[in-house]
Amino acid sequence: MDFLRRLHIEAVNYGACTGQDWDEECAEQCFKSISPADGRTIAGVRPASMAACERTIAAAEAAFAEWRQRPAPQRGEIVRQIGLRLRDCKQDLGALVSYEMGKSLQEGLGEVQEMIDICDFAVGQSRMLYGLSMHSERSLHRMYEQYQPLGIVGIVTAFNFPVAVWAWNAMLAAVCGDVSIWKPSSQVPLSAIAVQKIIAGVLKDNELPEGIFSLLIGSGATIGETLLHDERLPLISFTGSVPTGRHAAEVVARRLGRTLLELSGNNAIILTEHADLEVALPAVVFGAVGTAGQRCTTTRRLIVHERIYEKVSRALLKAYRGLRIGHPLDETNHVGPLIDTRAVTAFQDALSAVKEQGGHLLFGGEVLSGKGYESGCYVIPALVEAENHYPIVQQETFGPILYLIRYSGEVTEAIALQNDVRQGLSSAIFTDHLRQAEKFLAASGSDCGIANVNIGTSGAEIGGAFGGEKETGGGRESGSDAWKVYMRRQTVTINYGGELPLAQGIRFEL
Ligand code: UN1
Repeated sequence: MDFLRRLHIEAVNYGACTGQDWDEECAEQCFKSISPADGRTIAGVRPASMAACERTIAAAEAAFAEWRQRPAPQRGEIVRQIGLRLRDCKQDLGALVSYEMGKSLQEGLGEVQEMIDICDFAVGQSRMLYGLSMHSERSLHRMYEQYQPLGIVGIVTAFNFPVAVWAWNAMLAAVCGDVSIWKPSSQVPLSAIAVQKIIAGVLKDNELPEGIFSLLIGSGATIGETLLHDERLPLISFTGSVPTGRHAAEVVARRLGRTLLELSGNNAIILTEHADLEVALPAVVFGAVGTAGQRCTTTRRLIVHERIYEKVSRALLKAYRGLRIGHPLDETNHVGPLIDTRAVTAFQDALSAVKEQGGHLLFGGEVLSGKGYESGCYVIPALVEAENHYPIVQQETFGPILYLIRYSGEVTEAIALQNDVRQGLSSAIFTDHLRQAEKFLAASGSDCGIANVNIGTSGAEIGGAFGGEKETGGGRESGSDAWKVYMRRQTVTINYGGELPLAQGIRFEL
């Protein structure tokens, strides 16, 4: 694999890195990065020891003292250079993400593009860390607010987006004057190591201190737990499952730290009787089978008006029959593998459960074997007729299962079904009927963080704030004013007169 060589990925790497230097005193025990594409071990990775973890946090703290003093647009300049370096490495890094995680090459490249886009966004943001100015109620007083750097941001990311979600957080945090410590998923450590190596060059060229961007790799929960408990980290940005996110929120809240949570989705597309199916069907199929159904924004439920239900299910069957499943680096394939065989078991278990609960499997669900499928991680995406209230439909199963749900009345009935789950990340409606679209977007409409009209649930642009409500955790990352969570807000009042008038007109005379 040429891209591994070009990214300087060796057989064994070290689990901790502050800035440029790899810590060689990491724990001896190696764990493996295994590609679900072919089942091959790509490299062994040593998890960071507790001592390495402590050194990393201390180095980050030292780096913060310096980095926060640098003017924000100059911090933006470093992020600009990172964006340029990522452009040079896009092909190789995209290929590694695809090979290590199993998403298609196009999606691997798309993920690196998402990193580049957020770099550009963050560069602009570095000149726009605006606070408001207010009119004081007291004469000869001035009042305004300013945003100051927060400190060390712990970034815990999931396997499904090995590099992009880190970039959303780290690039904004960097222009805000924060430093970050990244704990990637232990299933995709090499993608993180490659990114760290790319950044190391930029830090070195600019003679910047170690610890502005740090990486800690662990194979169990130890590193993550340490970061959650450590008071030197005022903000933990966590992407992952609801149970782990809930735990992270509890631990950090106990020390009154901040969390930014990006947890499960159970996203639905509504197809009303006025949907343009030419536009809708590719969006449904991409949303359901893209990344083999392992995005937070994957389309898991399709809520279809009964008048078009038969037509839609026939068209979907035809599309699913034509899906090519295979090696993610082969660009003729549509669907790659699941991340590991445990995910395959979860996929099969969900299908057994939905059948038991009254669902009807229309298509797919098999695990593929034989030539090209040696890893045991390839499955045929499933189409299932189901009802929204089935316990399994209420859950997020991280795999390519699309539940087809019928509705018969007004669009409000479809909206009620779509909202009737515990998660609230992404939602979509396909309709050419203005009133239906507006009902979907009204206060009584979709309760999700993302609401799309004539666009599927996945593939959000970085310019908007990304995140969701309810059990999705309420965090917002990436665009809009998501940068504010990485800063501390300070209200400033200045008295430039010679008297001391008190607020609220209170008189106090000595
Ligand atoms: C995720 O699945 O964790 O909207 C993030 C999308 C991507 C990001 C998904 N831009 O599908």
